[in-house]
Amino acid sequence: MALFKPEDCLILVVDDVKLNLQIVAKILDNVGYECSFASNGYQALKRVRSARPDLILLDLMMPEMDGLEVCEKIQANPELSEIPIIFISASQEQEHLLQAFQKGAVDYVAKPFHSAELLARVRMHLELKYSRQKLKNLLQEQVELVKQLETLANTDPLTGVWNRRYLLMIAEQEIKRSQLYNFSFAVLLIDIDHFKKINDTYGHSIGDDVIIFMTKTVLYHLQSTDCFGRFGGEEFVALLPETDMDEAMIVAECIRENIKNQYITFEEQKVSITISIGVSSYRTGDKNIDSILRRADQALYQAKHEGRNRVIS
Ligand code: GH3
Ligand code: MG
Ligand code: MG
Ligand code: MG
Repeated sequence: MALFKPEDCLILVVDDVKLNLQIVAKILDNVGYECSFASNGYQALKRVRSARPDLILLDLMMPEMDGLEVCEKIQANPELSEIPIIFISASQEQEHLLQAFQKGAVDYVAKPFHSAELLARVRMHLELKYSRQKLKNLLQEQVELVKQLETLANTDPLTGVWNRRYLLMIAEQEIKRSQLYNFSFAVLLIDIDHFKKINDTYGHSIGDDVIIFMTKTVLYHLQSTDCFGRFGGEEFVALLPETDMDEAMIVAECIRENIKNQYITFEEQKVSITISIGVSSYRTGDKNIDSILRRADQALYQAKHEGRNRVIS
């Protein structure tokens, strides 16, 4: 399939001699290209900015601002520098040809030229431009896809919060920060009380709704720098960087209280839950997240043992 149709391509022709413009216009028009014209450098720059042509045929020798200067100015603008510029010049000087390429031209056609040669060069550079564009789009799509896959690999499908894999990765990073800079760092291990009963009484689907409601409530109490995710089943973890034990206890208590005071409605019944939270924080000597999580787990176990609906550190 062709990369482009001539009628979709706008070519800007720049020349100070009207007859030259007419000759080139006729050649391009025969093939179906759209054309725009400029008879001096200033006009050319104005057209390039407003019409964003697909390609520019640029006369080298023009009074006031010559083609080389026009080319340089276009190349200096990152939004325009992708537009291919072909010089058309009667100059036989090797120096001019070299300068044209140095300024960023993609090609150089010497006057007088055969129309077939001009068209072949125009076509080739448009094909190159469009294939570059296609490649760029493909790469962009790949980048988007990788981002989506990354998100999928790191999030819990039911709640949209981070999953265990991601939580553990962030936790390890936080530990390293604490070890390096002696920052405080706290962990909340949150578990819904008697959740099995919710499932048994209202069904698994309401159980799912309860889990979603719980995650939303917890997220409401956390800061954007905290990391919250599902550790497994109805057990969740919040990582609180630069937070000490006292601060973490206050956050945990707020969450527990708030969950207790809310409910979701199912068939006109109010379904409410309580949660238990085990809190631990970084201690000098903690080598990795395991020991911190173990202390949070022990605290959670104690909270359950002492009757649930409580925060223990
Ligand atoms: P405890 O207060 O000691 O934590 O009691 P519990 O009933 O909450 O604890 P237990 O670990 O015995 O039960 C957890 C239940 O959570 C069992 C499991 O079926 C349910 N569960 C785990 N994941 C999901 C889920 O994604 N959706 C639903 N609806 N239930 C889940
Ligand atoms: Mg001229
Ligand atoms: Mg539970
Ligand atoms: Mg559990």
